[in-house]
Amino acid sequence: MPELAEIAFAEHAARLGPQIESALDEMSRWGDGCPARLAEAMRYSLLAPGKRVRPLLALMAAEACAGSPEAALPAAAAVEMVHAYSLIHDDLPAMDDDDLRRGRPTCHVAFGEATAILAGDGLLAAAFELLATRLMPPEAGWAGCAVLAQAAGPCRLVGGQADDLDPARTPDLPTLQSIHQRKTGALIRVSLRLGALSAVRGPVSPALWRAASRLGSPTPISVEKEAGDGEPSFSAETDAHAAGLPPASAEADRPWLAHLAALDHYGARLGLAFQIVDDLLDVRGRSEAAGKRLGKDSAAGKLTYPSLLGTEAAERLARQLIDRAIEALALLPGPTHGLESLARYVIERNR
Ligand code: GRG
Repeated sequence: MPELAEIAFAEHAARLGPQIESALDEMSRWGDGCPARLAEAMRYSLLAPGKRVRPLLALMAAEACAGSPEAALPAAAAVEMVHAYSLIHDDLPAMDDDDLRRGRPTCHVAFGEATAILAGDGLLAAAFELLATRLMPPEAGWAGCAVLAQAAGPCRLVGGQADDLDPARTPDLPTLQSIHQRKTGALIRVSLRLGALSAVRGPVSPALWRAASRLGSPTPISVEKEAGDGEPSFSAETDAHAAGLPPASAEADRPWLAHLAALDHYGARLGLAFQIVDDLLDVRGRSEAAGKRLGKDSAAGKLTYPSLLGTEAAERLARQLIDRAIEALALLPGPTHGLESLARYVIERNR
């Protein structure tokens, strides 16, 4: 029987999912100059049935900041394009060498390696064009480009992937956390930031836009503190600093800085919990449900949370992170039940 969290999340996914699917379809119709086979490969991977966690986060963050999900659609599509690119490249023989993704043959299996590499490159570039031309207000577009570039760049997604592939990395918890905060966490945090940017209205200063265009390094999450004595772990000041946001200069900026910091606190914890659950699914899940090969991480002796902490402690930590993430949502001005249901679903998911 489905868990309550799964039902609540399914309702939000059914409400927002069709808008996401039609935006992805509409925003991936490349015209003159794009070879048909390349366009087919890009759309094959982008439109494949993924969970759409990142686009949903963008839309739900816009709602939580009292904005509209419609305004966040270019952000949602852009972040899914970056995600799809990263999956195409991650599946290549030179990286994870996977033949199954989202229940289908991987892009390089279906289209050949060269086309798959180019499809990833094309999706990455297209994401920035979308933000620059369609995310409004224009300041949100440029802040969005800057922050997505950081999330996808050498200090986050690409750097996390490079360290994960490095056989000489230290096999301990801080290393694992740092890899996943960059490889998985940064795209989750930036999805929320982009959704929030689409909701910014009113007299905010250029300094706020500059601040919002920086995605800081989240402070390492202390396992002991997250599991602590029930004290809320969110602090607007510490989290704003960790998110790369300076102390508010203008009075009107203050609420926005607090909202961005609260979303970042939520996103950093959600990202880590998402990864822990991904590791647990690799050990326990069923490949048909996941739509990808499972058991590969343990077979390859990969550094994972269950291998370092044990499966029970890893599961406990993921639950604590989700509880802490949800606490921070209380500070947001709009409806947050979407973000809450998504966080609870992350724990219950089986794919
Ligand atoms: C190649 C630059 C580069 C980066 C690759 C995304 C990534 C980094 C690796 C994928 C390997 C992996 C299993 C990462 C852990 C978490 C994760 C990102 C899972 C895939 O995301 P889901 O579960 O997938 O949201 P769907 O298909 O539902 O969108």
